[in-house]
Amino acid sequence: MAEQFDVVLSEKTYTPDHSCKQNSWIGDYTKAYDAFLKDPDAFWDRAAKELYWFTPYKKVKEWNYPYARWFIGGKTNITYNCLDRHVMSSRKNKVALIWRGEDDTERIYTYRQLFREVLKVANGLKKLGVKKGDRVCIYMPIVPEQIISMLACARIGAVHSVVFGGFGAAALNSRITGAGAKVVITADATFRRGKTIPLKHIIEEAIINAPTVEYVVVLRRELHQPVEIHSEMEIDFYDMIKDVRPECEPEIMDAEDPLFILYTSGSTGAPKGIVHTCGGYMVGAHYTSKNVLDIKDNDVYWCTADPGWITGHSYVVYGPLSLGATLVVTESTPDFPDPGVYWRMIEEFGVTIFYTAPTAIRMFMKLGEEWPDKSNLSSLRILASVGEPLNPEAFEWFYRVAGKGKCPLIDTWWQTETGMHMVTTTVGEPMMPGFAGKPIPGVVADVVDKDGKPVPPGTGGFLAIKEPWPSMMRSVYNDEERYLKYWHTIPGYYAVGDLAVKNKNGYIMVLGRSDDLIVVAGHNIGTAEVESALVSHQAVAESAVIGKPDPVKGNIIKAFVILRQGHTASDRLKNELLYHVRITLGPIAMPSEIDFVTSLPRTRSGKIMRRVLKAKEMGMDPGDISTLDE
Ligand code: 6R9
Repeated sequence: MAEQFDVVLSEKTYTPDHSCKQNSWIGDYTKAYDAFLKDPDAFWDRAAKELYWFTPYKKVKEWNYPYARWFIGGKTNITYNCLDRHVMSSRKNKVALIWRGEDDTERIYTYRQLFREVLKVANGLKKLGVKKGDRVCIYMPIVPEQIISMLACARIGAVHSVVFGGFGAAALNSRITGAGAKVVITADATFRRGKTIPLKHIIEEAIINAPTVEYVVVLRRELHQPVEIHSEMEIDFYDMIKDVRPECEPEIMDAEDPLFILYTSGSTGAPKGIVHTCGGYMVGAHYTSKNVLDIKDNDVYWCTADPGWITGHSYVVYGPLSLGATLVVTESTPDFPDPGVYWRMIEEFGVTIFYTAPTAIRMFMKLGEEWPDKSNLSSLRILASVGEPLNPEAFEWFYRVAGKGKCPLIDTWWQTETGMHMVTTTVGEPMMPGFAGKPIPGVVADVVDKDGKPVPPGTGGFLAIKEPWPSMMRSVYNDEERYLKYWHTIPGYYAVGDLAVKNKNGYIMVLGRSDDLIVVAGHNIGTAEVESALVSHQAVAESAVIGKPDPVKGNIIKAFVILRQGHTASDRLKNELLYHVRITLGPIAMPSEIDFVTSLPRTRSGKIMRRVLKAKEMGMDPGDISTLDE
């Protein structure tokens, strides 16, 4: 990867109205950042003190490069901060969660109701023998029970590992066995674009070779034709909580006890189980929900992410609930039954903060302004984006059409591994389309070369983080080596794997991955996972997968395939391979293009040079190919 390249940067700036900054939690960015720099530990101490601890911590952090511990000796439970605190206050009957199904069904939970449900499910899991430290896999569509299950695990100290409902059986199996889950919570079906998509058979297949699984809890939504429950191992979700009481003391968790594992695609090998803790993660999610998203008590907050991704963990579930916010959550897609559905929801619910992804914004753009223009969007006060670079065109459109030029638009850069926002333009600061912004107060980040030397403005380099932060991952589950790799790639830094460039004001523009991850519609897909799915088909000898820029999805997946002897290229076979990837990894990992080839570019040591394929595909110079084997 060439790490020195110059980028021509636009200086276009939007300056929000004065009142935005005045009324925001964060206030003046520079002041807040200086306060952090002056005394980082005191800064995080103040943030942590906004949350409740059963036993106060003795020390803010211990940093033994590259291992950090935060809030040493502190005891807490994140559900106490997300639920009990509110139920004991005037927020008791405040709406916590408004859920909207695709067919317009609504379910609304006040904090008190959500609390009761969580405690019941917590007791249900206890009945199944789940204890502190046990892993529970949650593989569900976006329904209230998905969020309730996460909180129920946290209540009893079980470590949840949520797997996005769009993954197929093989992807699910590797995540279940990777985490050694004792219980899997799932549902019979998800409803999407007017169709019922069955899920239970995927679980059945996924647990065949998963010896740690003792129970499968099945939420049955298809009441007309309920799926059969195989009572040897399965139990109906609501049967599990039929006779339990809504009382369950929170498990006393050490700040450094694990809260969850979340699998994210790696550039090589199997997906990585990123481990987050009870204390530091809680503080990071809470601090940023407040100071970056600026959530206030009277906001109606809607983050469109699936709770099965990190954005859902931090900014659907834990952060906003820790603030006692009212959340909007929906299972529906933005273009069904028509492209006006999300805009109507904003008007109907009076959404004030709308947090979504560039891929959705670009889709909205393509569908046309007439759809948002049909709804009254005047309740909106803040827009936000996450998942991949928000290109200037998409910024302009979202800012103008949804925000009417009045709402700060915050492009938040962060990762599963960071647990919380890291780089953004905080509310009220001047916004520069294309630039995420600056490191938030609490974070030290820069654009550096491979030796860790900051590069001058306008020159591309690696985005890297210097100091520890509370919600940093503590480990990669059962894979020490891969944890160390993050810290040993660029001396002195946590290497995030993204290329970036800074302008003279210190604003950072994230350009994309520097490794073999492909960000498709905001979701990380590892080339390795797709390649191994393709190779597991009997007709495929070898494959290489690249990301190819796409105006809507950011990237699409393109696969190059070498066939085994005796197999001939055909459209039929192409479809079979696509189907095979769909079944093993799920629809999100399906290539949009497959080319049959007879050879692949390789280094002399045999590594496939994906960047050569990519350059060729895009009509670009492949750069240094001295290691290419002829
Ligand atoms: C939160 C999340 C992380 C990767 C990250 C980067 C890309 C996320 C971005 C962004 C540019 C932004 N990414 N937000 N790139 N601008 N605002 O997405 O976590 O799924 O782990 O992905 O996504 O490449 O390294 P995760």
